[in-house]
Amino acid sequence: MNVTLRYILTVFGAVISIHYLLFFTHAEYRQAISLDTLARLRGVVDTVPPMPDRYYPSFQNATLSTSYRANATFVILARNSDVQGTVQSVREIEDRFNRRFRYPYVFLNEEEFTDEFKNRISILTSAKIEYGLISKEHWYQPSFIDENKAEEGRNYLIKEGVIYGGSVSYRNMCRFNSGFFFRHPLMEKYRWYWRIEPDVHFHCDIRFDPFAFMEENNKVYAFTIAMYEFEKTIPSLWGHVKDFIKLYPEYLAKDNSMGFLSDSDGETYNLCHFWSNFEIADMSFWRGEAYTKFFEYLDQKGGFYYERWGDATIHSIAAALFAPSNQIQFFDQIGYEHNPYTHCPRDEATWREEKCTCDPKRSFDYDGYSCMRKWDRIVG
Ligand SMILES: Nc1nc2c(ncn2[C@@H]2O[C@H](COP(=O)(O)OP(=O)(O)OP(=O)(O)O)[C@@H](O)[C@H]2O)c(=O)[nH]1
Ligand SMILES: *[C@@H]1O[C@H](CO)[C@@H](O)[C@H](O)[C@H]1NC(C)=O
Ligand SMILES: *[C@@H]1O[C@H](CO)[C@@H](O)[C@H](O)[C@H]1NC(C)=O
Ligand SMILES: [Mg+2]
Repeated sequence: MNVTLRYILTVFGAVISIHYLLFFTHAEYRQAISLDTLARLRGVVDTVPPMPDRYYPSFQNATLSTSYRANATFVILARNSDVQGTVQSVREIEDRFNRRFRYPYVFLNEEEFTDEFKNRISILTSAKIEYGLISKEHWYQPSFIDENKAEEGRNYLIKEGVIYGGSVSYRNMCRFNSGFFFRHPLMEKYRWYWRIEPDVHFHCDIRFDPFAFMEENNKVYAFTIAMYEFEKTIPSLWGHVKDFIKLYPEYLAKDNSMGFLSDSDGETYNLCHFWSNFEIADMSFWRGEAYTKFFEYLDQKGGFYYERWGDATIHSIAAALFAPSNQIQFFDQIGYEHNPYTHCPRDEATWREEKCTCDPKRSFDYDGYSCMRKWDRIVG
């Protein structure tokens, strides 16, 4: 051993000895080097003194104000990266509605949800939560799609500056929401669903049960916002819809809402649709014969990939044509925002009593881009 090494080892031994000597004889030294203290020095405090119970006044349970619950669930499609927006949406629907009703949640994703995602969500509600993986066949571009043609379609929409024009994952999402979410094993055990997206807002208390209302009043589909679709995303859709109706006239409901979809008695599509990021609906309608045939027919045409068909137009066209108009419900009472549009209750008493945070003057209902006037004509 050379002299330098021997010197280093001696110094090292001395430091260790002093450390242990101080550690066992001096409490302040132990405290000073504890992990806690080191953490605090870095600005992290992991133990705080508990707040004494006497500062928590007792109050009536604010949860579960109902004995009846429908056969219903929330459904939230999200990516792991959507966690913050999802937390915010769930927090709002819990505060405004679900702490009184405790309807369960189903979260769906084509990738496994991470522990981080589940951990962030699970603390928000006492309702049951299930996390589901979407099967590959329900999500990815099917093999019957001609990828060259699909790529041409994407490039065209990119060139035209259409939002999500080049995105394949957006197309997967739209096709899944059109034809598959209600066939997911976790969804099969329910009849009703309320679709929620990350980053939306519920502006008013919802003290009534929309599911119970829909069930008792024989409704199949409910919306809060209606608007126009981008024509470039659906150039061939209406032609296929007309062909389908010619093939299966028996599926057309007697008192349908064709007047909402068309200003020419079905000849052309006026692009009106219900905005499907908010939906409360009866899955037996999507699972039924008419919609099953309709979706399969359209899916085979390839427009989810060759164009960029959205689930909002597909759902809306089906609901408007295959259900009578009195089975479609507009919920004025539900203040709802999905950037950039907000529906704020028109009814002043609702707005006041349900403590809405939206500005009625800025409600989308009678905006120039809204289709609400057309809907009013159907029901009015
Ligand atoms: N798991 C998963 N969820 C997705 C994917 N793309 C979109 N989603 C979800 O599908 C829903 C609709 O997607 P959004 O990106 O909100 O689409 P959008 O509402 O048309 O458009 P913006 O909200 O304006 O961006 C949301 O609930 C998203 O979290 C995806 O690739 N994987
Ligand atoms: C209040 O809610 C808690 C948790 O859900 C439950 O354990 C408790 O029994 C409830 N108390 C009353 C008075 O209902
Ligand atoms: C709820 O609805 C689903 C789908 O219609 C059905 O399979 C299930 O039996 C229903 N559950 C109850 C408790 O009624
Ligand atoms: Mg969205």
